[in-house]
Amino acid sequence: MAVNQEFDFEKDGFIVLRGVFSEQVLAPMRVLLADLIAYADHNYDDPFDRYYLRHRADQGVLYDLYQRHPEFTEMAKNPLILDALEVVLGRDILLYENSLVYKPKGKKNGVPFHQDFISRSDEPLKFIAWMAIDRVTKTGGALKVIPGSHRNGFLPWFRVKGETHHDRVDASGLDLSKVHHVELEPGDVLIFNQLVVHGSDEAHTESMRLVYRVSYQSFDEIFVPRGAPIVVRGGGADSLSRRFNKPFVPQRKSLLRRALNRLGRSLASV
Ligand SMILES: O=C(O)CCC(=O)C(=O)O
Ligand SMILES: [Fe+2]
Repeated sequence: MAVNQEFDFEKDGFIVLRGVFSEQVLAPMRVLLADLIAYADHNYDDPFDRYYLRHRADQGVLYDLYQRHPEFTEMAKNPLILDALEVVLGRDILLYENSLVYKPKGKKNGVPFHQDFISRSDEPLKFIAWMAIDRVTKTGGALKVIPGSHRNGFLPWFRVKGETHHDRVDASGLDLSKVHHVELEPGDVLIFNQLVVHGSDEAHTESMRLVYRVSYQSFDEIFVPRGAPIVVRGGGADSLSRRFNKPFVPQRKSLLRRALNRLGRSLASV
């Protein structure tokens, strides 16, 4: 299936893929997520809290869903998303971090301008896929991005103690007239370079703006913040040899020997 692509990684720092997920995938997802949010709201026991980050229902984030619930693995490995990522990350792709981000009602839920993972700026570049499970509107918590802001690299930033989204960029030098709210239909996917300056306005709509976000990086440095690294594309022997700069000789001889052995056995049995 071909999808419509809008915007440009190089010029804008992000793209939008329209219609990646169908209602067939999204409808059961909404039911599952409503339950997971209700469970997290009650602060019930979490059997994974030794391994993964605790959910933060107060902040509208449920962490590490790929590892906890099988329904998310299919979304994170969607071939249309990975095809788009291959253009910027190459053919070996690692899942770095994943979470549900939503707008809990009645809570302070605006997100100030920032660049993702800015406190780990020495790590390989990451791209974030933002998968809309609900409709995402300008007044309902759309991501507001500054197109082209990735081209300035990491900006000066500061931390606000006691605030939920504490890492912020100094937005004083930014042209805020360029701000674009990325509106999405359910099933659309926004993919952005972590360097794109972005945030979102406070929202208290009926839908809570359910978005599954997955961060990806290349295979160059295998480090993930929690749990174990997850390869979602590539990672074959040829990729390993390229990564470690070691020549790789496929074991053709043994393949031939195995084939001859098999032939010998079948000849012996006639
Ligand atoms: O939840 C939001 O509105 C903002 C989320 C965000 O900054 C992100 O997903 O990188
Ligand atoms: Fe962000």
